[in-house]
Amino acid sequence: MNRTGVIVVATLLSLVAAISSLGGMSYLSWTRAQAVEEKRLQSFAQQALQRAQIPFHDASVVLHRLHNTHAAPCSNAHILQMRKITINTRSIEDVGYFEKGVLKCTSWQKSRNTIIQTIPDFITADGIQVSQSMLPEISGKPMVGMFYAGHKVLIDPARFTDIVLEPEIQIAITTSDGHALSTLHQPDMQLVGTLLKGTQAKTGIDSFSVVVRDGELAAVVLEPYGKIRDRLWQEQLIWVPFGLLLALLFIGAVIWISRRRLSPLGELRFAIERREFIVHYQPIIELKSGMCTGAEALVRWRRPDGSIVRPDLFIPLAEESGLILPITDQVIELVIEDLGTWLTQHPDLHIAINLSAQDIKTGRVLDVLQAKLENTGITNRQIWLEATERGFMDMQAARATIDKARAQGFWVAIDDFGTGYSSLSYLQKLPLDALKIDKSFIDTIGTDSVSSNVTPHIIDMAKTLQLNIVAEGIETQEQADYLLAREVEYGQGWLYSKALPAADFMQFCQTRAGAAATATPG
Ligand code: G
Ligand code: G
Ligand code: MN
Repeated sequence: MNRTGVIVVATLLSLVAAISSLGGMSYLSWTRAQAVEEKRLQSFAQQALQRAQIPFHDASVVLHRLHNTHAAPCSNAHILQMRKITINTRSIEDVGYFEKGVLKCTSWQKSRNTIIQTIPDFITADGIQVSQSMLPEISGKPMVGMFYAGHKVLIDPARFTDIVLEPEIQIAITTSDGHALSTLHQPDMQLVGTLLKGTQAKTGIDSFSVVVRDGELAAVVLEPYGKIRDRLWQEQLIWVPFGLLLALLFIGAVIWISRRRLSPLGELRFAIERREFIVHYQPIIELKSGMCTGAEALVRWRRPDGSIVRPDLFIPLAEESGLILPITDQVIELVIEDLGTWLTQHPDLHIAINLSAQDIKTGRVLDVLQAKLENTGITNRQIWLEATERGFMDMQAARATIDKARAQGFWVAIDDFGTGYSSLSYLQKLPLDALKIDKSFIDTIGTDSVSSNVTPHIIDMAKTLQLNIVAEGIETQEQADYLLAREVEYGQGWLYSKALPAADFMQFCQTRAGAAATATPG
């Protein structure tokens, strides 16, 4: 992902985080408010049902007791019994006795007028006929009538809803199959009916509702949404700041991560994770024959947008941060991937790999190399290791690493020779195989600068120490001729080739071998 990509994704993520945190918290507070309200209404409903069971139960007991009475119908004893019941049973207002559908007597007296029994609205499971709303002669107040085997009791419907409720909350007590017995605060009975039928129709358009059933009875409690909305706001006051905080946290995290990601170090770390490195190969030429003897592996960072970053731009940062170690590992892997087969087919050719100061200091790279070369068919002497002076600061560690490398069969070369402060002293103290003369000295060949006098001395010194010499940055034939005359073994530079992709490099070597063979007979 490139920079713009990261910024776009980070912005989107922030937006999503903000919206989902706020939305989530809003939703949470809404569902919480609903849950709290539902519980509250449920407790009202349960309370109401408990109270409603009392008159219902009383009526049933009384009616059965009266059915089993031995007093003669409408005798004084019978009327007295009915009167006692009326007085002693709180929920029963009056008791009457019917014969052939006509009222004969009540708990007060024998009936004088002809009162016809009302047709019941429904019959309960144990056979009691219930009239939901009848107007008895004496009081004129609507009553619930319950009739069984000749006797009828009258119950004030208020007894079924004998609880105290906030005025906004409406309740209906019905039989389980939907016949209303009593209501409080005028609920919409059509809505109550729907709610009782479909258990799913929990929520009306503008009312919050709860249905509770208990045996023969059911309670429906309604509350207008306007009321619960207040509670919702209260909940949101608590939760939305949390959502805001969460959103800020998320956004902060996204910014933190993307800043890390967008920092040069973050980008490099990602590049390693995504293996964005490739290796180009600059041919190394045997000056005497003009033949290709191998190459120096030079790492490049190929960005996702296809651009190539040169190592001078990221190697210093990688060395500073320790990220150079995994980069070295990837370079080793890439060399094996690119040229493994080719190197096994050409056992006399080599590849030079640049090691960082940390690679030299830790020596870890040698184990990595050994493990990765295992079973590839590449021999260790085909691998040259280049190290600059910076790797030799810790002399003891450098010595140990170089000794070990050479014991394993790798070649070790000192790179950029002549550019540091103590090149000479290192040369004396370290067991090296080769010396790479820095380009700056090659540049002076054929000029009359001061350092042009130094170049031959470097060459002589290397010869004295029996080191192989690689001349870097050869750009002209004149330079090549000069070096050849002084028996410098190897050369590298634009005169021959720039660093090439693996396939081009192999092609180069192939042609070079043919050309060299014909160009230098004998
Ligand atoms: O050819 P180029 O400009 O890419 O080389 C620049 C410098 O980067 C080289 O002189 C070399 O020191 C360094 N370099 C190139 N490849 C590697 C590598 O794989 N590891 C290390 N440590 N340095 C490298
Ligand atoms: O690891 P080292 O510092 O030796 O890497 C060699 C560096 O020199 C690389 O950056 C490479 O591109 C560069 N280079 C190699 N040959 C030539 C050359 O002939 N001329 C110039 N100007 N640069 C070269
Ligand atoms: Mn090098």
